[in-house]
Amino acid sequence: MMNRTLSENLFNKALELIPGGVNSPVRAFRNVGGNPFFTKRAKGAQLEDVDGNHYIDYIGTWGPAILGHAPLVVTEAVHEAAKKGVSFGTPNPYEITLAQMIVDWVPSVEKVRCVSSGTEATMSCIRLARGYTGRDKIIKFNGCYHGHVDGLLVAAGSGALTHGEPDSAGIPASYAEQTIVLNYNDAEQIKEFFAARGDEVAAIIVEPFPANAGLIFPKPGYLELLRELTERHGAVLIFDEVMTGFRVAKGGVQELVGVTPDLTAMGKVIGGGLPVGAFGGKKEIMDYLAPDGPVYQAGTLSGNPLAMAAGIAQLKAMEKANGYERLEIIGASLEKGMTDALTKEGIAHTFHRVGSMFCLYFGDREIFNVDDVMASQTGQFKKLFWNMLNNGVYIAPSPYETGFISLAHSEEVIERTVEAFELSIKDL
Ligand code: KE4
Repeated sequence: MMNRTLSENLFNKALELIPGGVNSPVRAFRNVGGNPFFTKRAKGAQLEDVDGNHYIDYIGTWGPAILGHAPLVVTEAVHEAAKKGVSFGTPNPYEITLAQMIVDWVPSVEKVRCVSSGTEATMSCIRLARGYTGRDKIIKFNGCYHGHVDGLLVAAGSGALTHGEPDSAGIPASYAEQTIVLNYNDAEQIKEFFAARGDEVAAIIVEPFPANAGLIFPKPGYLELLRELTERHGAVLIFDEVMTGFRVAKGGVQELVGVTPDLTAMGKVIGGGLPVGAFGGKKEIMDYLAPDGPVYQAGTLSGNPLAMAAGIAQLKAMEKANGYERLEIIGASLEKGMTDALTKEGIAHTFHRVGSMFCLYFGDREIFNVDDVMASQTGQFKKLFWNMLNNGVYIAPSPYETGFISLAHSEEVIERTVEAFELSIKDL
């Protein structure tokens, strides 16, 4: 059993100073019980905690660490940028370089603005869509998470076609009423909604591959339907690719499936681990943004030179390394190892993977939406989490999160992971 005494001591201190002891709730291990460890350093596929325990990391700081932790190309780029100053509050050349890469890589993006988080990116997309269409209603899908934006922290209401209800305190009902929550992958439901109220809809915002309820894939034709309905009714289609952008392909899900939204929210990988979000899309819509247009949006540290330098270095390294093809090979190897082990143990499972993103569901239910995910939940995940952690592998501390693989996950790392997994599922 690993000793995590120093982490426990730090967590007790953190609880006195920081709500829940964490700066972001998912880090508190509430879905798996127990207390989180504190990381002292990270390199490649490994984390080292303050007690000197080492873990193979399958979270990658929730997506950004696609090259692995502290890749030299990124740390050197940040170091070089920092020597010239850490923030200017004026335009800087890095902003143009990253903007050009995003425009070149992402099919929907003709113009892009950088911000400092994924939440800012989705929040800005929503405001921009409302300003551009002059409409108020936003459609989101049950189980999709778009950051802590007031109007998007809304769960599905009791009915199918209903006004949303806040799933956080502090959100006025008047905000939630502007958000319609539908069921992902339910084509009939959204067709009915648009037939009845399509001209009220400012935008649909969707994680094209929902990755905040595990990892869910669209039924054939579903994303194409969202594209067709929004086009027909003059609504904006927003893909929230904060997680999938630059992760599942250079151009994200929209490149993989050939469906081009009007706006895309981005983040994580494009910051190389530093705080970067971005949103972009059609020039015609983006030009509604201040200072040219009537939709205000701003940020002191937007386009920060260190963060831009980190993102540029990371994207260039992915391109140079043929990173997406390599991640597919690594991902397939991990999937085979895990699913072979589960089959050998006779444990019913569903394994969803796209490139270097994956999620293991227990049970044999097909997963098409968050209801399927909830129905597949068994006590097995919690036990798996702690078994894996004590066998030196850190998987997401929640069955509703996606796993991430990096280019630093070598064959040897994958082999060690599969060995740990085989041990960890013995007593599930
Ligand atoms: P941030 O504001 O946390 O940078 O991004 C919000 C966001 C927006 N859209 C999608 C699809 C996202 O997945 C996220 C944030 N993802 C979570 C992980 N599921 C971040 C981890 C956390 O909340 O600490």
